[in-house]
Amino acid sequence: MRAHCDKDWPFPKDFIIGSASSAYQIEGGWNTSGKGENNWDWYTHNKPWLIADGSNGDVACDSFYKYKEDVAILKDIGFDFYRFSISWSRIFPTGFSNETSKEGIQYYHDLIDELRSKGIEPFVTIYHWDHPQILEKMGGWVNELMVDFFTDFARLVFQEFGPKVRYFATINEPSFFCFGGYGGAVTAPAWNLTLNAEYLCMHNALKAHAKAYHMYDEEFRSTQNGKIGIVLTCQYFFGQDKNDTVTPDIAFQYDCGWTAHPIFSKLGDYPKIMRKRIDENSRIQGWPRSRLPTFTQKEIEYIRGTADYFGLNHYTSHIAVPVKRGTGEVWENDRGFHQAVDPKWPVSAASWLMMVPEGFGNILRRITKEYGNLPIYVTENGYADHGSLNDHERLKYYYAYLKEMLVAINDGCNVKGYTAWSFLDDFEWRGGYTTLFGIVHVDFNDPGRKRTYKKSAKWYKDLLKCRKLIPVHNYTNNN
Ligand code: GBH
Repeated sequence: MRAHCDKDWPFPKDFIIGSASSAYQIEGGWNTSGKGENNWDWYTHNKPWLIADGSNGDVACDSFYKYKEDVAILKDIGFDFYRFSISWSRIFPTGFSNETSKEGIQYYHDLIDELRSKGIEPFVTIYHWDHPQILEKMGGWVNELMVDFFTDFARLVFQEFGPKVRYFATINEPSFFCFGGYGGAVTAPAWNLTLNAEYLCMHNALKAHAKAYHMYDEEFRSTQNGKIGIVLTCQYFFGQDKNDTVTPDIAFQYDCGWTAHPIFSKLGDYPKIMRKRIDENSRIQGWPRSRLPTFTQKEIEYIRGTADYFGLNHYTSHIAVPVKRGTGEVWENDRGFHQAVDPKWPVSAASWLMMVPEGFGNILRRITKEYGNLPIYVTENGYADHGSLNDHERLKYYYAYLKEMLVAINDGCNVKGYTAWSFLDDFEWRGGYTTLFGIVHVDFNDPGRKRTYKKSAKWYKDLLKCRKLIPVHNYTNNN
């Protein structure tokens, strides 16, 4: 089959394209080579009913043992970089920095060396949701000491791997694990302390991020010369009524601004609308102080500007519907809106993920308008199905989303790189192995975890040769 590169849709010069994974989702080897127990080991082993198929990441894709094969596939497809994360408890088995695992550290050296020997740039996420279980027992991200624990971990990562790594991300999507794990119960640790714990979690995650950034800046940047940022998840919100720009705006601030405003805005600190509504709700509910914690002016300055780029995970869009309230009543869920969907949007195998390509262009333009021209790296984007090799829907999604991104770049958005999530079918958190994002299929019934290219992997291989979009119809026939 010959590739039909679309000359109208080239990627910019120097634009980099990669694929991604995270440690707990692919590595397996959960109790080998000195690795300690982490929050996800504990959660899946003790609360399997919270995972769609009762499964876990004990073996997952077995990438702890099969990393060479993984890198060979990445190379064959032709990706410029590979985004992966470091398992904290593989490095600090007891949870603390006074004991390190040589074997754990060696694994990441081997992976990074293998990537570099094949000309693939490592893009390292320091923390993608798995931390030593002992730290969780001590309160996890609600404990302010997590800021120091995380900094200790980040320091080791910079010391060991920094000389070989040009791209670092500190934390993956704090808004999701804070909101869904501490405030809610859709991800570990499922505390469900809604409208309290998520705000405390984010407060600490922002401080931890900033501290790691400053440490890199002061101690490592001059010799290592990398870029360091953070990865946020931002949806796009449409108004229910075309003339309603206010509600989508508020939704943007809660969803994206909660993390982004303190780091990327000119003034720093939480978005004004959050401050106002949560303060007001707290007052009406009789709290002695706001449930949204306050940064000192010094902390605001310390956190503001702590990123060399904006790492964006974007999958889907929603409609923001305002919820009315009477005088003296609280804003519903502090937010005062709820999320709806347009029934015309195709839904993926993951019920939260609808195919809404125009939302991708819109969020890129929105982020640019709000936070200026800092480089944006799209650190995740992708589609879920049930694992078919003929992944037509995924191909349609990638084509349409990438086209919207190229339009946004033409509109002046400073997007420098794009990452397809995910490289392999993997352990999809609470979805277990029921919803799959891979461009490469993994046979989870095979002890050898055989990897097979899906149509989308073949498409990416051709696309990376052309450096242009390729219409997908040739790939969606049954050949
Ligand atoms: C990414 O988050 C993660 O970084 C990645 O590890 C994961 O594999 C990928 O998503 C695909 O899921 O549980 O119904 O409440 C993307 C943002 C936000 C998507 C929360 C899932 C949860 C919906 N995520 N959302 S639900």
